Amino acid sequence: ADMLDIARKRLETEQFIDQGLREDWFEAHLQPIVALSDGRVAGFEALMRLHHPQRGILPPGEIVGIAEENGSITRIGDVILSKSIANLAAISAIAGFGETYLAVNFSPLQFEPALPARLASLLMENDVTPPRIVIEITEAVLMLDNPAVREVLDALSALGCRIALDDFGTGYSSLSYLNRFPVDIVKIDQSFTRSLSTSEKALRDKSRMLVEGIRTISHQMGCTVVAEGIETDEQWEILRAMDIEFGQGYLFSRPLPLPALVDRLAEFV
Ligand code: G
Ligand code: G
Ligand code: MN
Ligand code: NA
Repeated sequence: ADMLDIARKRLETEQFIDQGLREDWFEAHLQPIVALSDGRVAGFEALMRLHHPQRGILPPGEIVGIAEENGSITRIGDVILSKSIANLAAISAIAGFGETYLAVNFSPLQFEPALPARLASLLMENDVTPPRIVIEITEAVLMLDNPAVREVLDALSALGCRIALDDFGTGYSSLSYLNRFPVDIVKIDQSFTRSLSTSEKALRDKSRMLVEGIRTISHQMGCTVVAEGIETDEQWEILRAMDIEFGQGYLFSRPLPLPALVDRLAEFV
């Protein structure tokens, strides 16, 4: 595509974001996170989707990228936060799912001073306790090394929410962040999960050593571990044998809108 096409596409996406905020097109889809020991659902990750009434679901990675660049991610993030908490409250009413948790992705711009109070009031309105909320951040948040961001993180942690470090192992200095921030959960990036079961033996062996290393360090730091991108029974089995506590991926379920998720959950109990 030439530069004009790219610019046109981008403008269109920005218009869809604006219109989506005005006309309520944003949805919080949820993907189950399961205990690898027995496949029971422990929680859900909220993944934002922009549902265009004619075109269907627009590619989420592109939306997030553009929303981070033009600042609309703060408004989108608030919509996703309130909708995903309402979804968790609805799921909590189903027998066996009353204790499940919700993990929400946050971009650096979303760590505004008002966030902890906003979250506290959403939790109260929906009768959800703070430990059932996991704040998913990537190194992009921590790399800022911004005292204001740090204050918000500490306030969320003091409120009782848990902090997960997403895409672990793919960034610049993941290990030092475990030391310097109040991290409770480490999420092993899906690229590691994929290479655990590759047919290429050398890569497979090295990936297993890396994942075992990440697990050991995480556990020693008092964190629980979630493996992402589990697509096959073989990957599940390998990760379970490594004592990784939790996992998510298409093997268990894709991210789903609430009605489809409720149907899917019937197969888990
Ligand atoms: O959901 P996948 O379906 O394609 O998501 C693409 C990327 O967008 C992932 O890196 C994911 O972490 C990020 N993402 C998904 N939902 C949200 C959200 O609600 N807020 C932010 N900040 N990022 C999100
Ligand atoms: O960056 P983050 O880890 O938040 O992004 C999660 C992304 O991974 C989302 O885009 C989600 O839709 C996607 N995802 C979830 N499970 C799987 C899986 O099993 N395989 C693949 N390829 N992607 C997955
Ligand atoms: Mn995530
Ligand atoms: Na991730």
